Amino acid sequence: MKLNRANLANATESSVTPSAERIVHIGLGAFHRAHQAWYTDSVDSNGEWGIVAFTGRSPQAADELAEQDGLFTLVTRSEAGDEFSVVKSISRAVDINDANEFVSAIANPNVVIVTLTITEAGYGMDANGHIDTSNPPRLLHRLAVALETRRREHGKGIAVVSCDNIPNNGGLLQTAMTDLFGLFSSDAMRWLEDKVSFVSTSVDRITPRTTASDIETVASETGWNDVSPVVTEPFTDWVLEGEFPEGRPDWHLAGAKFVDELEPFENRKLWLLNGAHSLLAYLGQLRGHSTVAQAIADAECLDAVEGFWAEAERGLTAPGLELPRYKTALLERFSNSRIEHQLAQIANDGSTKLRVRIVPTALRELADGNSADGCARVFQAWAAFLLSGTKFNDSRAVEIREAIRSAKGDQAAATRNLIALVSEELAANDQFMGQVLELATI
Ligand code: CS2
Repeated sequence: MKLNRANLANATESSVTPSAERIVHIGLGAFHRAHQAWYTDSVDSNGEWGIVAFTGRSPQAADELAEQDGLFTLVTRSEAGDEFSVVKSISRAVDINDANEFVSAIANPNVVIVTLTITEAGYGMDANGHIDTSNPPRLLHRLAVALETRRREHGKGIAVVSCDNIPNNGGLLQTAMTDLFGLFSSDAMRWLEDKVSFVSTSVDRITPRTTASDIETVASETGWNDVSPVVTEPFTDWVLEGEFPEGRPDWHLAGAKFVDELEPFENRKLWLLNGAHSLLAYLGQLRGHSTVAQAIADAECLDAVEGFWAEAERGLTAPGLELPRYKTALLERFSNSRIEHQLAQIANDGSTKLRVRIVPTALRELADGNSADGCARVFQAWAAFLLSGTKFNDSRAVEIREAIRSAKGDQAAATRNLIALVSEELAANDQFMGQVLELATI
């Protein structure tokens, strides 16, 4: 049977009317649905916190979900098997190119939270964390315009919650919005400061892209024809720092943690999980693997991950991080062979991802007089991957191609040019570059 609210109500003999719209999400993708939508669904039995979810790029996800009245099946996949549940928290799915809908959703006084998953590249930050206001990233510009409309219409407060894998993501968003609001008026600036709360978060749930066979599995196991299910792992984590001036769902009842200092948790996740992911994405593909589970089963990849972790860990000194347990759990998660997490998907936007996942460890290790060999391995694998001619996706693809072209076939020069796109400081460090180039010859 086709999954929609009328059919679900019939099948379960209960009412499944859409929840009141109080949250706007930007970046409707599988991760949002397995994470924030799931947290909200888990704790909102009274239907008080409906999400209006806007797509970030293509309208396809909105079209598919709109057909199903926002409903979708979440498949929680472990080595032991699959569990299926229907998530109901998305009240409406809309294409963000529908500008009127977007502005009116953000300006709706009942809406008090905006969450974002627009990817690292969606922030378009320069090395100082500022956005180019003369050419601002598309989605951030839209958000600023919509928030300004909210201010003019009634000015009620709102919490803006970044859920992207960037350190201090709330602070970055605040800087970006402040830069853009500076172009509006001083009243607008004051409102932003007084009434808009920027919440930083660390988010975690491994969620691969849905495949045709996942759609078939849902149909055969549940009887629902769902064109847009999401497959995810059992593990999930959400750590938040910041205020919700107009309230929020009881996300803590589903395990979300509200902390005063997010940084140690976000670094642990960004460096150990995401850093290892990026390493596996490049080294793994170069060694002929296509999924994380395949790559981590390869002793050479595992060795490289452990080498990088040893360096990253020296920067994770806060109490309570329980690194041995965290790493053991990570290796188990990576090894979940029923989650087919494609390395090619993780490899996207490496020029932005390596900046937050690897560079901080590399610079700290070098400053401490250590070799930073483990980090060098990641950069060598990334450069070798790009130089191998494999198809890649990167928001800075033009610069990457130019870095390679201008080296005129000199691999060492190309490698240095590529690394300079991520960190000029690392590219200018002869010791570091020496290690990268030496690894290239092995
Ligand atoms: C991955 C992340 O695609 C990537 O770059 O490293 O999406 C990762 O799966 C999530 O952050 C896990 O929480």
